Amino acid sequence: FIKDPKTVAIIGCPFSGGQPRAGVDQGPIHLVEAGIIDQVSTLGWKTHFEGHHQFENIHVEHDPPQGILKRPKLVSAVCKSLSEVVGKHVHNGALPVTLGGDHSLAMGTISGTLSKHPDAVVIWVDAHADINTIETTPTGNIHGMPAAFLLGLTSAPEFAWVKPILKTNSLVYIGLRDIDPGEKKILKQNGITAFSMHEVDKYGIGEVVNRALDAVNPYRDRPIHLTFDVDALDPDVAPSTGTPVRGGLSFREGHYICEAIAETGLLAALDLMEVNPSLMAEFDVQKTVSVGCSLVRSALGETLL
Ligand code: HAR
Ligand code: MN
Ligand code: MN
Ligand code: MN
Repeated sequence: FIKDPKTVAIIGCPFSGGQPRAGVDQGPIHLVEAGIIDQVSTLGWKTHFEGHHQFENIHVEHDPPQGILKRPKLVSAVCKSLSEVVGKHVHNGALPVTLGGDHSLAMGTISGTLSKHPDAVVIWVDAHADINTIETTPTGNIHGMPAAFLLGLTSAPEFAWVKPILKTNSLVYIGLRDIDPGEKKILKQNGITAFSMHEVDKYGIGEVVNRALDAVNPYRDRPIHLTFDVDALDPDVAPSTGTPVRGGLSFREGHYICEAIAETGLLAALDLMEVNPSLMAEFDVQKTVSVGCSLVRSALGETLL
């Protein structure tokens, strides 16, 4: 495991098929236009940007719901292709940074990371647990389900390529506050460690991050995949996202998580998901895009001093 890869591979992933609202596919385009690539270079990384994925070879003609699952063929094909891209970069020793796009993409990014580092742990920062199964999903929107597929808690023929290689003791959540009843049961029954906003309020973010790392990475020797859904932040901080939930992480709490993970030197892959520039007024869009860029910089080692 290369602790400090010198190259960051930025993967723009303009995809919205895992949820119903248009515009989240424009997230990566706005983040790149805001200068995220130069900002990462300025931190001392070599940056490789291969453009926004167009998924040229993905042609899904007829994609009716399978039971409750919406757009299963499209989501599966895009995530599979993304897992190969992320996998290629980690195998080359680069640190992939995937800019979403909706959070169904985590099925691809995390599969890619685990293909090289089966011992990697996942830190999932989100208002939502994204752990609904086919039986529990209230919406059929696959962005609410990627963790369940990765853990092997649910499956569908279309997603047979997703290997259930993530273990329940290798996943930890921070920032949760909007969990479906079925998801609460799944978290409890599987003993998955989760720090909701209640714990953030009670212990403070510093202690929560320590406890999260202790839970999945007690010896601080396992690679970390950080998947950051921008809706973990309070809507005052990141308003332009499809499913905002009040009472979220402050600007500093969000950045602290990224800084603390950077300090471990164990970051192997990063996702920044669910930035939707078509929602809210221009001022709010700029606010969200700029906080997205600064979260990425913090995770890649930007410090305040
Ligand atoms: N739990 C709801 C569902 O499954 C909504 C969750 C999805 N929203 C997100 N994901 N942005 O983090 O449909
Ligand atoms: Mn490349
Ligand atoms: Mn999410
Ligand atoms: Mn979310």
